[in-house]
Amino acid sequence: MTTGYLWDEIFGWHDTGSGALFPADPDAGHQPIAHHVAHPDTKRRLHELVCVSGLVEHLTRVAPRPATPEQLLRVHTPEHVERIVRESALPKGGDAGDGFSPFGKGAYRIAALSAGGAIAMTEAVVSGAVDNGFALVNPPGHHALPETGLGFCIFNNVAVAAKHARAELGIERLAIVDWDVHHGNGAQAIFAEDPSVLTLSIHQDRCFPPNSGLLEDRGTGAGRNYNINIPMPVGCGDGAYQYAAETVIGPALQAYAPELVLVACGFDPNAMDPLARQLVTSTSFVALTRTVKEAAQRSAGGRLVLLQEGGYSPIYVPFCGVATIQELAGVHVMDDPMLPVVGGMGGHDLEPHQKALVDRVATYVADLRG
Ligand code: 9RB
Ligand code: ZN
Repeated sequence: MTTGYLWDEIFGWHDTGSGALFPADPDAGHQPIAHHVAHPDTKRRLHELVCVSGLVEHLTRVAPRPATPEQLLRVHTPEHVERIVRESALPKGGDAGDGFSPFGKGAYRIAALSAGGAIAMTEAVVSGAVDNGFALVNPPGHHALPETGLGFCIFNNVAVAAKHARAELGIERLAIVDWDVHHGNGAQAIFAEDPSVLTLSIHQDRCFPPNSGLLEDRGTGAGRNYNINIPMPVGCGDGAYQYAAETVIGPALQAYAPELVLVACGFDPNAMDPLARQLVTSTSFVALTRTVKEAAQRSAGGRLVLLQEGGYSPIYVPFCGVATIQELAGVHVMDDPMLPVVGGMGGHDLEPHQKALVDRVATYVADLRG
C-alpha cells in the first residue's frame, strides 16, 4: 500500500491579510490581528506534525505543478482567472471575490499551485504511482464558483481535479465527497446537471455559505439525484457523523460505483473549530476515511484522493490530519493525544433529531444508479 502526500512550502505563504475574519477597518470596528482565522500556519502545523511524528517516512511525496490556465478554465470563466492574475500582481494583492477573502501579492502563483497539486495527486493515483493520496493544498477551493472565489477559496481545486480526471485520465464516473463542515457549494453548482459526477456534501446546516446546502438540492436536469446534501444539525458529535458515514456516505458510494473518489477534506467539523458548531474528534475523521477507502476499494480499484479544505483550530487540526492520513496509509505512528479531552466533552451520542435527518437523506440512496 503506497499513499501519496503533497505539501509545498509556498502554501504556507498564502497571505490572508491582517484582519481577523473581516478585513481590518477601524471605522467599522474591525481590529487587525496577528493571525487571520484562515492563516496558513494551521496547515503548516499539520505538515510539520506529519514530518516530526515520522509519518512522512511511510508516505510517497508527490510534487505539485502549477495548474495551467487551460486546466483552470475547465471550471472557471476567463474573467475570473484574469481578475485573479491582475489583482495578484498589485502591490497589496486583492480579494477572491466576496470582499472577505483577501489575498496578498503573488496569490495567483500559490492558488494555481494549489489547484495543480489537486491535479498532480489525482494523476499519481490514477496512474497507479501511488494507491491513494492526501494533498495538503492551500488556499482551499470548495466554495469557489466558475465566476468568483468565495469563503477563502480562489479556484475550485476539487472541481479542477475532477474535470481533469474526466478530460485527460480516462475516468468516466467519479464521486466528490465533501466533509468540510461548510457546504461544498462549488461542486454542487459546477456538476449540478452532470450525472457522471456524484456530489455528496456532509456539513453543518446553513453554516456557510448562507442558506446553502439544503436537503432539497438534489441536482437538476440529467444530474437529478446525483447531488446529495446531509445538512447536519448543530452540535453533532462522533455518533452522528459515524451514523451518517455508515447510513448514507458508504451506501451512496456503493450504489453509484464511481471509478475514482475525490474528497474535499476539511477538518472544521472538529469540536475546537472557531467557524462551526460541531463536536467531532479525530475518531470521526478516521471513520469517514475508512468509509471512503472501503468504497473506493469496492468500485474504484482503491483510487482515492483527499484534498485539504478548511479547518481553523491550530491546536487540533494537526492531530485530526495525522489520524486521517494514518488511516489512509494503513499505518500507525501516534495516537491523538487530545482524544481524552475532546472525546470527554460529551455530545457524542447519536440524538433522535440527528438520526431522523440522516435517515431522511438515506432514502435518497435508492435513486442512485450505478
Ligand atoms: C462575512 C461572512 C465566512 C464565514 C465562514 C467561512 C468559512 C469557510 C470555510 C468563510 C467566510 C458572511 C465575513 C456570511 O471554512 N469553508 O470551508 N464569512 N462570513 N458575511 N460576511 C460579511
Ligand atoms: Zn469549512
